Amino acid sequence: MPVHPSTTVHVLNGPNLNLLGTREPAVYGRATLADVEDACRSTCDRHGLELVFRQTNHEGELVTLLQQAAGSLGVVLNAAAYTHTSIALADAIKAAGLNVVEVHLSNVFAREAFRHHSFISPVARGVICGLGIEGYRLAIDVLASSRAN
Ligand code: CA2
Repeated sequence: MPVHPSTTVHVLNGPNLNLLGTREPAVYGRATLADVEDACRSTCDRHGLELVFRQTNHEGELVTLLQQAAGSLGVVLNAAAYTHTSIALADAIKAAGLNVVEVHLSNVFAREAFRHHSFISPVARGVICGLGIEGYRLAIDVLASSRAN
C-alpha cells in the first residue's frame, strides 16, 4: 500500500490492455502498456505524486483495486470493455468516494454504438477519450491540480 495515500494516483487498466502495442495498432496505437506506465510515472514525478499502476483482466479484481484506492488523490481508470457493462465498477467508485478520471485511448464515440454507453461516466469527475497515451498524462495533470496545497 502507498506510504502517502493523499498524494498517490492510481492508474487502473482493464481487460486486454496488457496486449497494447502488440495488436490493432490502427485503433490503439503502437505504445505498449509499459510505455503508458513510463508516461504516467514521469508525469507523477513531475508533480511530486506517488503512482500505483495496475492492469487486470478480472472484473472483481478491478473492484478490489478501486476499493484499495480509497483515500487517494484520485484514479485514472481505463476499464476497457467493462466500461460498457459493469455496474459493479460504478458501485465501487461511488462506495469508495473516488475522484475518477475515465480514460479511453480510442475515440469510443467514433466506434460501434455499444461503446457509446459508459457505466463509469456518471460517477466520474470527467472523461478523456481519443487522445491515446496523452489522455493518461492529461488525467494525471487534472488530478494534480485538484491537490490541496
Ligand atoms: O479505447 C480504449 O481505451 C478502450 O477502453 C479499449 C477497450 C475497449 O473495449 C473500449 O471500448 C475502449 C479494449 C481494450 C483492448 O485492448 C487491446 C489492445 C491491443 C490489442 C487488442 C486489444
